[in-house]
Amino acid sequence: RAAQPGEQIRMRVYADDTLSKPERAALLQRPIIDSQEIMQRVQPIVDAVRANGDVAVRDFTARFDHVTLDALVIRAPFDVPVLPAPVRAAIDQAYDNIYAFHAAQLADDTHVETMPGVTCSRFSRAIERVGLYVPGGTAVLPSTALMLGVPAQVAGCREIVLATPPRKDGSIVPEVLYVAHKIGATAVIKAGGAQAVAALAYGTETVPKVDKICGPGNQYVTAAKMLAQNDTAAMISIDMPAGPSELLVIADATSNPAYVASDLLSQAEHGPDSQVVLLAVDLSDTQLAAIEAEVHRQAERLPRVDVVRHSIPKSFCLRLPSLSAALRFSNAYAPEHLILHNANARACLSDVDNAGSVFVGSYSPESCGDYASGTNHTLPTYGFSRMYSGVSTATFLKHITAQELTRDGLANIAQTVMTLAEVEELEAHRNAVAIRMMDM
Ligand code: HSO
Ligand code: ZN
Repeated sequence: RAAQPGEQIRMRVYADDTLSKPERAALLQRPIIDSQEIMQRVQPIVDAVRANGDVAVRDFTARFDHVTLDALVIRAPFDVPVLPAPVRAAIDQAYDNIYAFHAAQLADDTHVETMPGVTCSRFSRAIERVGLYVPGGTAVLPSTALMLGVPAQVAGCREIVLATPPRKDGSIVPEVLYVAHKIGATAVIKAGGAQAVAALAYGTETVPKVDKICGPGNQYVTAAKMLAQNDTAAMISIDMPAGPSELLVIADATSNPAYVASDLLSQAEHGPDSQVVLLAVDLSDTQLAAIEAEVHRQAERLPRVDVVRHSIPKSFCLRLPSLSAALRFSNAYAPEHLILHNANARACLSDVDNAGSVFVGSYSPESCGDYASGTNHTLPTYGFSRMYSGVSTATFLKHITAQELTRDGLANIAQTVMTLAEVEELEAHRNAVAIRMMDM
């Protein structure tokens, strides 16, 4: 239940030693999403865009975004908007940091001589055409344009198509357009939601078709990505499934209550469904009360206090006796963001098994990673950090392997291959080696 104005904005509090197994399991769960129902609502949108192209995209944009558009697509070179100098400098600094971190991820090619004369190699190539989805909705998100665009640029994608919902006057947010220019986007599509994803997946008269679609979005955007991915007619891949944004904070007696509260709120303000979790390690009642008081005090001063009134009461604090118990819980929860506010935070990194991105120590707020330090903020939510990584340069690459055998190399490996071909009863395979061996 949401907190009412005037009411204390507080998280539910649980104690680890009194939790039953099912209660603990319930805390590890994310809110259940009825994906069947959402898919059923999104499929007709995807079908309409596939069948009717631009007309359908324009119709949905009029219906959902209340904007009537002439042209859906702006192509590079863009009219680069003039931004206030401090905003431009901030975007430029963020761009440089994100660029540096993602350029370092361009791994060197691999060359291994597995047997004398048998050389295997691996090299990467950019995915040629990529679609980057930058959500609109309640916030303006040039940072997401950076987080998707910089790695695509670093990877060397030839066509970078950015899609984002237009503003009420039909224009694109100037900060997003500036980023589109910096990252070398080839086109910007004025569309959001499932209709934008479908347009990128299938292409329309004016929207270029892409090979991979990346970026966060609401349930409809995610559903459209999944539907397109499952349709061989679209032939696309996606970055990862996505759910509401989330944060887990580990705090102990050394943590600064005001800092802890500020981090919890920075994530809670994203949306009413944002999940924040506080793991309180061996905190006294007074210490916990200090954090709770800070959460309420800071929340009441936020312009988005109404969002926080929904998200904070849905979130929870779990009191645990030890740091190792907290890390166990965190690994089981597999958060999108993990902030280590506890003492000796750096030493804990080796015990982190599941998390999208980790913020180490009290001077590393999530906001820095959200905007400018260099790491990517497009991260696996909903527990998917168990098996997915966040967006990185590799998201925009594929890897190709190659091999070259010398005459001696073939002789060295021949018997092994022929024996395995016999086991599999694939005589043509065996013969492809045998025919060459006969000539030696
Ligand atoms: N915390 C968000 C990213 C973001 N924050 C964008 C501010 N702007 C991703 O979970
Ligand atoms: Zn954020």
